[in-house]
Amino acid sequence: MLRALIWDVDGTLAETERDGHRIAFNLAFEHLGLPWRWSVERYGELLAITGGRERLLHDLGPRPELAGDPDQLHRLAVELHALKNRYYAELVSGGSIELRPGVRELFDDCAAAGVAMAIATTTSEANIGALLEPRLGAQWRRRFVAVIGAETAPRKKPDPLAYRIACAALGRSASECLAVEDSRNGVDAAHAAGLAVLVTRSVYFAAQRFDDAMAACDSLAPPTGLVLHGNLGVAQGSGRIGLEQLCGWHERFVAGSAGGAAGERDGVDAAAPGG
Ligand code: XBP
Ligand code: MG
Repeated sequence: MLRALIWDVDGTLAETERDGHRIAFNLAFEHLGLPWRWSVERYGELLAITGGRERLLHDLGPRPELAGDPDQLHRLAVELHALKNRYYAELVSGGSIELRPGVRELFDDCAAAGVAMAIATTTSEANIGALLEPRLGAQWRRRFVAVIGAETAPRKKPDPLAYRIACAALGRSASECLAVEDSRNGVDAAHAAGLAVLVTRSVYFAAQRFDDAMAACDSLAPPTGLVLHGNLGVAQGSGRIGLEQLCGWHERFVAGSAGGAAGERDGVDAAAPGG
């Protein structure tokens, strides 16, 4: 039975990567008078590396001007990352990045039904607050039983640590929780912790189907109609994905996994969205 939703943040709650973190990284480069800029396309490639500091180290490490001095590289990555987070907080407090469609409604569904929520993310708890406080109010933290960020789970996705800690904090087994994710690394992290996953693809992962997930779609409430792929099959519909529907899908998915049948049902009509 579905008892808790565990949310990823970047890309899932809001499109923070392309329009938030990427821009803030470029402002940090500019701030230090460095000529480097990450294009939308290059940043998409770099998302294979989770963690902003790790991403910097990966991209800057091979540059000839930094070669042969690992201490300088490390200091620079730390300085750039701190600057990036300052710019990121300024950017998201400006309110130009909205919560993705259907997120707020699903939060409210959970509150009304007494289904607990937690966060399991690679970003810092400060960045989570910078995003959520302006959108959910000063009491935003009360919506979540646990907020697990990089400080609490230093091994980053696809490592399952953040999800394992979140389940423990919720006092629930993995089979009682559903992860909501947008990326390959996030799905792999949740699966490694034993959770079923609903994928709401973000812009950088729009072309991926995630057939191994419980279900994958473009958005919780796409204006042009819902197309679901995933382990439960393929379905089309309209409207938004609500908690009742998720509970039904989760029950079928967990029952199928236990019986070894999950993964063999592609093409079978999934519970029609909205029905
Ligand atoms: C998010 C990340 C983070 C953000 C930047 O992944 O990989 O690194 O891009 O945040 P996920 P930080 O959505 O899978 O948790 O700079 O704080 O790392
Ligand atoms: Mg994400």
